Amino acid sequence: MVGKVWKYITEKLESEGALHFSLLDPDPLSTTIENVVEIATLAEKAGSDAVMIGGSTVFGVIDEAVAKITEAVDIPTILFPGNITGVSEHADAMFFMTLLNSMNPYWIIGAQALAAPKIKMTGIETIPMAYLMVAPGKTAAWVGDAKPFLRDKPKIPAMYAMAAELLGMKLVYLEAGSGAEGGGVPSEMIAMVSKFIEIPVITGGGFNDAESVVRGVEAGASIVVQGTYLEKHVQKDKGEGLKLIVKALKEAGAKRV
Ligand code: 1GP
Repeated sequence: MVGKVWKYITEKLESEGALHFSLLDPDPLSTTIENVVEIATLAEKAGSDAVMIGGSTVFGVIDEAVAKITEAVDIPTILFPGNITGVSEHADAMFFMTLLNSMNPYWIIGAQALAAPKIKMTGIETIPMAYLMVAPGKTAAWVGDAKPFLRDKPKIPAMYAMAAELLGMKLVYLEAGSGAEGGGVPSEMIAMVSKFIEIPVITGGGFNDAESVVRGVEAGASIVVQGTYLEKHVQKDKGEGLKLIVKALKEAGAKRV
């Protein structure tokens, strides 16, 4: 059965061409639950289409944060788990992801198997997603034992993306790593990957302004994720900057409808 959140994503993509997702990492060492709830609320007001919740390093139980964010916003909350600790029944859905260019089978299928019973029992909607790590990859690449794709070699991730599609994944995530320098995943790579698959490409890691976000959409990404930008700016300017970024993304998306 097609889940509600997947239906929301596909229908919105069809009518708007591109979506903006806001990533929140409720890590108690660097933020508070009140902060992430406020950022989520401001992101929704600015027009972001969904909230993703997760991170590579886990210093606490995410349950309470997920429950409070889900209660505070109407847009879907989607888990973006960095490990088996990232599962919570309080989200609307979860990306059931596999880090295909990891060198360690734990991150390809081990963690997924360990988390599967809890996921099945909670009945949370799952969206199968190939997670592809692009250089520099940052913390996620280190934790995930990845061999990140070289930024100037787009054919290799294109092959992985095609394999992911053939395996039945619903999304391919091109990830440069949270806080990556260089304006996100290179356009040539997004374009090459998008050219060879029918399923939507989602990308994130270093998209810190409207220009890079628009560039990602114009290259072929259906969904652009921002995390660091939100942490740094959304509370300070009450989401005004994000509103402009989402507007620019939607204008670029409209050209693809
Ligand atoms: C990280 O792709 C996301 O998983 C978001 O990256 O924090 O650089 O926006 P940023």
